[in-house]
Amino acid sequence: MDEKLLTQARDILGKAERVAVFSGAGLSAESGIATFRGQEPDALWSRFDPMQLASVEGFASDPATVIDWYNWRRGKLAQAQPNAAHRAMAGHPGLMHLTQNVDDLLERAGVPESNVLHLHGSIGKDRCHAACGIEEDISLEKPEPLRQCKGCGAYMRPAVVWFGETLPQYIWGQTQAVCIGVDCLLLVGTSASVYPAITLVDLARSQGCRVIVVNIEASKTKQTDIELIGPAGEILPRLLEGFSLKT
Ligand code: BJW
Ligand code: ZN
Repeated sequence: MDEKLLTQARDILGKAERVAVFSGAGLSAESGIATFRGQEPDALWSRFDPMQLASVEGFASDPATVIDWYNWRRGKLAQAQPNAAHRAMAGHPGLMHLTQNVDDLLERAGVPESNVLHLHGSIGKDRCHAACGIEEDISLEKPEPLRQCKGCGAYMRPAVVWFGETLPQYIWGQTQAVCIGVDCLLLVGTSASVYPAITLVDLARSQGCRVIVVNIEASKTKQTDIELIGPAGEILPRLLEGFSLKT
C-alpha cells in the first residue's frame, strides 16, 4: 500500500463530519466468499451464467437449479467468519453501511442491524416469488430445497435482487438520503459496475462528498479522490485506526 496515499486518506477522514461505507463483494473475499467479477479464479460470474442463476427468466426456466445454487452459497456463508475489514468497521458503530452484499458478515462482526442497508437483499431470507408478502428467515446450514409459498402456492426464492429487478424502494430511499448527507464515502471492494446501486456514488459526489476507494485493483470509476490499492482486511484497520467515525 502507498503510505503517502494512506496519510492523505486519513487526512480526509479526520476532517470529515459524516462518513459512510459503500461496499461490495471484495469486502467479504478475505472471509472466503467468492466475488462476482473479481480477478480471482473462483469469481462467480466466470464460472456460472448470471442470467440463468440471478434473473427472473432463469428462475422461471429452472427454479430447482437456482435454489440449489443459492443453497450451495448459503453453505459457504455458514462456514465463513467476518474478516479484519468487517471487524475494523464494526469498531465504529455509528457508521452507516450501504452494501451490495447479501451476506450478514457486517452484522456478525457487530455492526448494528439498523446501520446496514442491503441494496441487493439478504441471502439469509426467502420470499414469495409472487410477492404475496410472505418472507421467512432460513437456516444457512440447512436451507430448504425448492418449495411453495404457504400463502399463495407460488415458489419461494431467495430475498435478493436479481438482474432486471428493482431495488427495495424503502432501502433505495434510505441509501439516497445517506449519500446526500455525507462528506466522505468509502468505496470498499466493489467493481462499481452494477446499476442503479453505483449511481449512489455520483449522487454523493454531486453534493461535494470525497470518495476513498479500497480495492485490490484500480477502480473503473473516475469519481474518486484517493485509491488505496490492497486487500480491505489490511487497509481498513490502518485507515480507520484512532478515529471516532459516524454518519
Ligand atoms: C477486493 C478484494 C479484497 C476482491 N479487498 N477489494 C447496461 C447498462 C446499464 C445498466 C444495465 C445494462 N444492462 C443491464 C443493466 C441493469 C443491470 C446492470 O447494472 N447490469 C450491469 C452488470 C451492466 N442492473 C439491474 O438489472 C438492477 N436492476 C435494475 O436496473 O432495475 C431497473 C430495471 C428494471 C426492469 C428492467 C430494466 C431495469 C439489479 C441488479 C441486481 C444485481 N444482483 C447481483 C446478485 C445479487 C444476488 C446474489 O448475490 O446472488 O448483485 S449481481 C452481483 O453484482 C451482486 C453484487 O451485489 C453486484 C455488484 O458486484 P460487486 O459487489 O461490485 O462485486 P464484483 O465481483 O463485481 O467486484 C468485486 C470487487 O472486489 C472487485 O473490484 C475486486 O477487485 C475487489 N476485491 N478482493 C478489496 N480482498
Ligand atoms: Zn406467496
